[in-house]
Amino acid sequence: MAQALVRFLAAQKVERDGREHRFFQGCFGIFGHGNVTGVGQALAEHPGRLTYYQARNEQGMVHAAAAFAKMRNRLAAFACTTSIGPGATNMLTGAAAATINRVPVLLLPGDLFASRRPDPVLQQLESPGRGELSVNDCFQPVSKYWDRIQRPEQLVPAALAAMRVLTSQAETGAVMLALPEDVQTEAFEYPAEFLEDRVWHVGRPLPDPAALDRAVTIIRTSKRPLLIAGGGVIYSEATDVLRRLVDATGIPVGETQAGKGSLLFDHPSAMGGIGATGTFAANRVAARADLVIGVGTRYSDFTTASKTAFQDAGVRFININVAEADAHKLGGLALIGDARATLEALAASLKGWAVAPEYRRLCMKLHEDWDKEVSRLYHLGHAGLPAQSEVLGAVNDLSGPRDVVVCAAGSIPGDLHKLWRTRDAKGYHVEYGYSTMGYEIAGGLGVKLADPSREVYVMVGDGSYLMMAQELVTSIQERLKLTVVLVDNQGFASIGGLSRSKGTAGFGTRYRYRSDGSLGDDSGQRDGKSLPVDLALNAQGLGAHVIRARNVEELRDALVEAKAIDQTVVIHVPADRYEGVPSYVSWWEVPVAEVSESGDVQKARKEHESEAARRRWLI
Ligand SMILES: Cc1ncc(C[n+]2csc(CCOP(=O)(O)OP(=O)(O)O)c2C)c(N)n1
Ligand SMILES: [Mg+2]
Repeated sequence: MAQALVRFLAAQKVERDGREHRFFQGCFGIFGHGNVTGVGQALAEHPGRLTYYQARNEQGMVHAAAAFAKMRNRLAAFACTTSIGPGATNMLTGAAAATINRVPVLLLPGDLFASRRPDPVLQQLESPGRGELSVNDCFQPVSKYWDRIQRPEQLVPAALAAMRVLTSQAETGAVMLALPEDVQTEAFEYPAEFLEDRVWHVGRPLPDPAALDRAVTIIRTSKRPLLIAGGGVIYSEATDVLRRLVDATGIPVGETQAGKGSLLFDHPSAMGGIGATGTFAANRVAARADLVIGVGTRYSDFTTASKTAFQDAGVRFININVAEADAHKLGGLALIGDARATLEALAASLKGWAVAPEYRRLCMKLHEDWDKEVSRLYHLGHAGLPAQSEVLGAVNDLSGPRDVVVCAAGSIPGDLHKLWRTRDAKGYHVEYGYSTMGYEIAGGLGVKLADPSREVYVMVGDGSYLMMAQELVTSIQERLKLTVVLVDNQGFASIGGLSRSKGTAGFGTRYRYRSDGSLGDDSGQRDGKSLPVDLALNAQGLGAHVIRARNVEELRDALVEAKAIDQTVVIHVPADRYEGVPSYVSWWEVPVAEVSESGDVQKARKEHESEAARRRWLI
């Protein structure tokens, strides 16, 4: 059965806009008794069929696979094979992240013997009341399609269903085919047509014409429209038509994390990031907008500033999305369709219409003011340890326009959302749907695999690094060069700042000895006994070329030096954990205790209530 599965995967193709190519570009894997003699044997017998990549951690390989698919605009993917038990469950976080971000990944864990003869097999979690349960059932809520192949012939409908979901622009995410280890090795006479080349056509569906007409009328009567570009703009390769529409109409654009890069940073209508980690340009426009056109966005709380971003009493929403559930959000007019095709249709119907010149001028002024703010933060001249914004500025300055910055969790994603000057639609890769600590290096590997012609800059905090740095080894083994900028601020600066702002003094967020009598307190003092941990040495031990930078000048030198090195480089740079980038006219709802003995918490609760009063239903 596993041999047929590998043959089937190798024969799947995808076509969009007349361009056809293989869907599966390879298979990541870590072997154990649950897959080594099944899928492992099948991969080994015909190594040319599906290239095998050895990974270090199953979570890491799912992140790498997801990053690969994201970089390829979801038109190509990887499979991931694991053993049963811990090898399988290690993929859970990666699966959830892929599904949240709507990127295709095929998960192929081993599963318990279908025969149940050796029960309990090594690593079997027994459920006395449920004979058919295994740990792989944990994946059901995080998978867009889930199946267990109990008999070899079940592979036929299951594999086809898996492909339909993986290639669906509306439904894609993690797909699991759990493979009982004995069934993997069983023989079956599969029909020849199952193994033949098969092309999955990815279309560009258009919304209902009546809905389009309604949208055009609403847009033409709007005074202060704003377009929010989400990941769907980039996946659908709609950035050119978006720019043409914006040039013609003057509608300003705010970008979500996944949509950053939809309109390049220097376009006069680019308001930059929107929402909780947005710019003052985007957030001021949002606050007064009478129409919001959301394109390929799922309107997360970061985008809507926890439903406080839009304050105009009569604000309306038009949502362009391939996924029906997203198109109907915020009580919007649903335009269910492909982003590029729908924007083209809108652009044609809006010919001759534009926003008032004063509105266009106002937005251009905001754009210019924001760019000055970025320059200010890039060149703070902060005394002592570098400020994180200066670190970002150096990486932005010294990376090429086509290079890719990769990040996921901590304080860096929010700062990147505000400050990164994106010069290419695929130049910004931040996983902020699940904001998974540990995604960064593994994700960088997937990006590099997807496009080796670009330099990949992984920006990772010390906390994320400590969660998962292992795929550095894979990058070295596969000669996939990454430039990792490891920003060391001695702990969880983002959560420390959040905690302080909510009256809990940064409890438990800084690395320090317990014996100094102030466990985990991080209320702003720069002293404190740090731990004898050397992450640069750690990276060196994993085989990376390491450069230590103590300040911004040394960081700039290191970035220049790194370009000439053809293997993975880790640049270790310390940063001031208290010198953050401000938030700009925005809010993110994080609950605060309603009762507390602490005056700081009581004060934070009052602030919370006054901000929460600005929340809107938007239904
Ligand atoms: C797997 C996981 N666990 C916990 C969190 C919650 N969390 C978000 S940011 C953060 C701290 C990140 O620390 P670091 O990477 O050093 O970045 P910094 O905040 O210092 O910028 C934590 C614990 C998360 N996002 N992911
Ligand atoms: Mg940190």
